[in-house]
Amino acid sequence: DDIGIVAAGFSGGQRRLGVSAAPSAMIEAGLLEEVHNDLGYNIHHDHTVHSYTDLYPTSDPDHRGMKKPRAVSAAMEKLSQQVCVLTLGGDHSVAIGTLSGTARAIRKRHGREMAVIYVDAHGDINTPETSGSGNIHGMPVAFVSGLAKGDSKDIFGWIKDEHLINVDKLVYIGLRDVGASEKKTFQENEIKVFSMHDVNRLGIGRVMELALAYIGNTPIHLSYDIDALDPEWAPSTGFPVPGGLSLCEGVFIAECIRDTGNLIAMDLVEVNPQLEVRGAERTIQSGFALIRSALGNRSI
Ligand code: DIR
Ligand code: MN
Ligand code: MN
Ligand code: MN
Repeated sequence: DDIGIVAAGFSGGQRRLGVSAAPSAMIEAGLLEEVHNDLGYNIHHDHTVHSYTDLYPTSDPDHRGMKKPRAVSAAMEKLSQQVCVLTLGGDHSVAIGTLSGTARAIRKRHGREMAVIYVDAHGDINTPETSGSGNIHGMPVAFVSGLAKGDSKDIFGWIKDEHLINVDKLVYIGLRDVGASEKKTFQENEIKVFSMHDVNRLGIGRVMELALAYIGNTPIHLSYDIDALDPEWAPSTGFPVPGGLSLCEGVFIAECIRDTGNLIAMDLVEVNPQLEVRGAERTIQSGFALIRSALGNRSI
């Protein structure tokens, strides 16, 4: 099989440096060799870590509370056109690019709407108006679902209907740090959420049965924030939250999605090898395990 891999070392969706070093750290640790030699894919990769800083405007004042709105918008408009199977982030604002790009491609190619499985400690569904931080990595789902609207072309106005995901085909897993307005958004839009509470109550096996039954036979984009894992397994990330998924549970999620045969794209985001550096290797290895499980075959 062929696989396109984009290294999207973009950090403008939040304010901690280092998240842009994740793709090179993962590639130096042997990711491409693993995907080629062990998983057997024919890799399409431009051997470039895109930082998209060449697209940053000279002046980028806050807009509706958003930090770096034009920079993130321009970078994600570009990433949206790069459509590929595996995207290595970068902070989670890259999902504005990847989800919009995949959603559009699946509409054009197959006339279908895709499903999204969003694995994260956080909701990432703030609008500029409800965000406390102004960091756009807390807003990607709002922008790609149309719950938050862009305005001028250079501030997410490039997002058209063809780019949007359907919140009826969106499932969250792993949530444990969700703002009050995000909770309201989940309720009002009847979004399917499996929080850590649900994982602990039902077990990850039942959660995946319910999640996949809800989605049905539909192409799936998996957007995986490494902070969904417990900090024990992924300490090197910008916004760690205790009480997360074990590596075993995180891997199981990826395996179940792989086993559907419907996985069309995956993001792995928010690895920050420059934070908690003693845990960077562990965090990267956890990321490898998730990618291997999503893209690989059963080991037994
Ligand atoms: C936080 C998002 N709720 C915010 N934090 C995230 O800034 O809106 N961390 N996404 O990974
Ligand atoms: Mn590509
Ligand atoms: Mn996230
Ligand atoms: Mn997160």
